[in-house]
Amino acid sequence: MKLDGTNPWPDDLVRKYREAGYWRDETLDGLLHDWAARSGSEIAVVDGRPDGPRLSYAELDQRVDRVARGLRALGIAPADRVVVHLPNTVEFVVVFFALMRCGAVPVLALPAHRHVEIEHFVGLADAVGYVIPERHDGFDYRELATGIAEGAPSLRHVIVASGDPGPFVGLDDLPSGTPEPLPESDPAEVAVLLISGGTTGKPKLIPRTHRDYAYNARASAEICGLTARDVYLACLPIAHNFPLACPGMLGAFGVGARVVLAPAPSPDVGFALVERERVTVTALVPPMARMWVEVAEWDTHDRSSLRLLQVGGAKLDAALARRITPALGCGVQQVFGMAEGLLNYTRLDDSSELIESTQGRPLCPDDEVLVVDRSGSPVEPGSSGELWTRGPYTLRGYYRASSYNAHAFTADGFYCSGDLVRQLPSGHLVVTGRVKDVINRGGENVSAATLEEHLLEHPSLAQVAVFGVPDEAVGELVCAVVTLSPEAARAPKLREIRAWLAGRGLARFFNPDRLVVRESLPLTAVGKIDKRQLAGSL
Ligand code: OOB
Repeated sequence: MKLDGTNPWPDDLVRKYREAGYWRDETLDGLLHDWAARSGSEIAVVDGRPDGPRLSYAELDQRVDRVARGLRALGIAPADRVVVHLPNTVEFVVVFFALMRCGAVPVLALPAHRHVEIEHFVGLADAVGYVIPERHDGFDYRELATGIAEGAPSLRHVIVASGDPGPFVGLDDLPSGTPEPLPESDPAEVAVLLISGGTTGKPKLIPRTHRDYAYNARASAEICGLTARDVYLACLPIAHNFPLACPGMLGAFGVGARVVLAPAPSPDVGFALVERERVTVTALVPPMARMWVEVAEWDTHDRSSLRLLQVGGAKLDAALARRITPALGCGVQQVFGMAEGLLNYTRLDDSSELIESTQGRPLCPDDEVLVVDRSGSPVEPGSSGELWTRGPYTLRGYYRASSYNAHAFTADGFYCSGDLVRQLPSGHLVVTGRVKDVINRGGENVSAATLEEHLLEHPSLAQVAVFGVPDEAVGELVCAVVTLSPEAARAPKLREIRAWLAGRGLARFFNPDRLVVRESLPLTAVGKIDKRQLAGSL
């Protein structure tokens, strides 16, 4: 059953990716059957809530089957879209695979999303179902669902996966399923719709096919050296690509490893689970990595099992990167990825110089990467430009977005990422900013990322966000919002910062016009610094 509004790869590339062995005839829910046959009695997933369940591969597979039959009996049909809005709990894992097993397509919302985002996803996808917990983190999702259901004509089912279903249907109360066989999915079909992390406009939906996403997870697991002895801790919201498939949950399942789902992203919850479950690998965004490093200085949990911390989602500054191994006693891997596809990893055996100062190199030998100037011509090797990419796990178009796709992709199918990078001779990429993250101050172009990088070297500053604020005289003013490092005796003054920047030889037009000191910076649904919200709050 083909999903409308998606863009397939052209035939020559389909042939190429199949022949190279990246794409196999596999579906994600079919793989779960294989994993259960291989590691049936091994623990697949541990729900990190107090007294949370632990399911073996066989138990997970059986539960997925039962729920898939129930969903089918409820009327969920192949190619139906269902918005899944669940935190890091076993119910997420069960619902994710069960929807695929009845041919439906999960749309993976993040727990922090609220009415505006969910309404947008349900409307854009014409979702027939919406799956929620009763409550999480003090928030009542049934209330949200009531509001969503009122304004969404396509929505037929609200399913409450955990807790009291109230007026809706509970996951355990689905009609008993029919014994008839469940539909078989096609490996080339869309398995899941991911949410774009883009910072401009409304989030878009990213179609990921069974075979491209299976490759994404398998190849990532290989790069990280994952084996059945590993224990992967999902601290980031599991609906996000990073902990889901880079290598995350799917990569861990693929090698028979164990997945532990952290109920909250904080270091105290994380460290307690590392000790209890003997966690070996986890993934964080930089603001969380900073907290883990700081808390590790006095925390007494046994973290000796941890061998690798992946950090990605936003630029990890080199100074913080250098603190990770001494503080946490594990290796570091930088990951520059996007839900759209392309993943870059530093390799486990890269030099510490590359690991600390680059965002990694592409996962696949057939990831095509171009670094281009504004006219779309390749820049001189080593210069900064926009990253364009194409490959066996990078989308060819956003879901139902034909007019947007017309400028987000080139005629020959490269995705124009909007990220600015430079590429080293080794192939490693250094992220230098975002195309749109350039402040126009009276005709001078100020790169927010460049100024942020300098400011982060200031001993009194811990976190920095630079952006433009509208100004009648010069168009945009350069505004820096900062938090102070624990060592800072007092907040630096704007003129001191300016003098310090001048001392580093930075051009005068980089001088911030405003300096705002905050206790903390607002974060996006996945935990990155949210500049848009910051700019709106000034
Ligand atoms: C990950 O995915 P998204 O879709 O939430 O965000 C993608 C965007 C990238 O286009 C880039 O602008 C930024 O986030 N980004 C980074 C970065 N990793 C992502 N910017 C600088 N340095 C990095 N290391 O964020 C994501 C998906 C899979 C794995 C890891 C992260």
